[in-house]
Amino acid sequence: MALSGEAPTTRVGKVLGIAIVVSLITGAIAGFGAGFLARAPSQAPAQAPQERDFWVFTVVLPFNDTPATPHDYFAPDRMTVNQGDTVTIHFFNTETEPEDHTFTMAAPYEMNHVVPYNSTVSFSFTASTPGIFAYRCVYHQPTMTGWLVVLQP
Ligand SMILES: [Cu+2]
Repeated sequence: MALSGEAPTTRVGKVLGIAIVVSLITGAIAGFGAGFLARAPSQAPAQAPQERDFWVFTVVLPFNDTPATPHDYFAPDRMTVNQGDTVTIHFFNTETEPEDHTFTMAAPYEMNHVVPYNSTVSFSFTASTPGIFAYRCVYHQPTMTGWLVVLQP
């Protein structure tokens, strides 16, 4: 009493074949979805190293610093880069009277650039070590301090 005249075993074979195909497609979709969900939040593409330029200025607050309290600071006093970036800093001493400032960092970014008044010094380095590092003017502590933030990719 087959409906289409086929033998019952042929129909069972067709149903089984369709079930296998459907389960393969369902499994593939589920696997793709699981892979997408597993990778989406955590694997942002790594940032390629960039060239970064910063213009840093000396700023004088409007009060007299004699005898004890310095009135100078860096603008900006925070620079954020990615590990591996090449950082170029153009440091302007904006003083109009003879007063030196320095751009000084301890290890691992060891440097000490002394900049006379009314002049500019440019220098570059590779941000190879991640972390937060102070840059200071050795003459005007504690006010003249800034922070280099090197982010890990
Ligand atoms: Cu200074």
